[in-house]
Amino acid sequence: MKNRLTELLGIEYPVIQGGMSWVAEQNLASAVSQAGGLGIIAAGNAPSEWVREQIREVKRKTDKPFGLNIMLMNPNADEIAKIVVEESVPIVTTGAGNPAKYMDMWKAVGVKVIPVVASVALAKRMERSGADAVIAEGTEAGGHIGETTTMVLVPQIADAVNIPVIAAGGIADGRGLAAAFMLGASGVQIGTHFVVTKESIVHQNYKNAIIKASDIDTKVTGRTTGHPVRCLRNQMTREYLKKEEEGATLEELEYLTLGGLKKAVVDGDTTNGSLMAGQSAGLVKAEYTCKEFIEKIVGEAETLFEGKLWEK
Ligand code: TUI
Repeated sequence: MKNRLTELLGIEYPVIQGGMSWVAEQNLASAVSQAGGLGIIAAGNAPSEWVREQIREVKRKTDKPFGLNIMLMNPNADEIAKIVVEESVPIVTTGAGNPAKYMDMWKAVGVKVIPVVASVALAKRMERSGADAVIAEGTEAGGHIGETTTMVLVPQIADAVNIPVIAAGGIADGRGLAAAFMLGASGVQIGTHFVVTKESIVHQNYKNAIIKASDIDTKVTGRTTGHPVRCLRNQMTREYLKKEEEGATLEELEYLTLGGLKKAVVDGDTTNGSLMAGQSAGLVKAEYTCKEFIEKIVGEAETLFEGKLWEK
């Protein structure tokens, strides 16, 4: 599985953990990196000093490469962008926006920059701005999403750019990993299945809800507000979608999701929380350690590459 992406990042397996707010903290990130993937700390909306501490903790736990995800809608993004340089973070992934304004500052100190994109146009712009790779994230993903499916987005972005492409959205096993390579990707980013790992600090109720979920159990709220977010369906998504249909104001809608991710991750509130998850939740059946999970999917994909068909 060594290729130009593993080479670029200095990792063993081309498996990157998603930068999930509240979920992707130092325990998860260090476990993924230590297992040979790329662990990511998500800055989310957290205070800068928390982010700095998380980076230092990952460095204490592993000497392998790791990354920091910056959610560009975060009002704190400028400050987090500087922490990347101050703390010598080797790799940055970005989401929910265009990181072009930070690119010179990061490239000057050799940070590898990997923006998440949901369109061909942004992928091309990012390559021109100096991105080292892009994550092509399909609408199957959890959280804040674009409109195009992984199946059609990945090959179009692979055709449009010369930097490595990482496929994301809908991938949770070795079939997905193998398929990503077939579509022209050099690796995958996985979120949902990493929520349900032994090292993940997520409340057991949230993990159980993902394990129990079937193929049709995610819903997208906020399509009308311009901020589509995919979550497991629950009372919050039902109320949100009903209010959205009734033409509720942005304030009324935002009230429903206020602190929703913390409710889900920390309190285990599966009724009112925002249980962000991708459509791959239907493929998640059990809790593994990060090492078990990465080795499982890599083994499955290698079996498929040997020309053997998938067997139950
Ligand atoms: O960013 C994500 N997923 C996220 S961010 C997030 S934080 C949140 N917390 C609570 C409520 C709502 C959100 C949860 N999930 N994925 C990466 C991603 N980026 N997906 C889509 C995009 C994207 C969308 C538009 C990237 C760029 C873009 O436009 C940029 C431009 O300027 O053209």
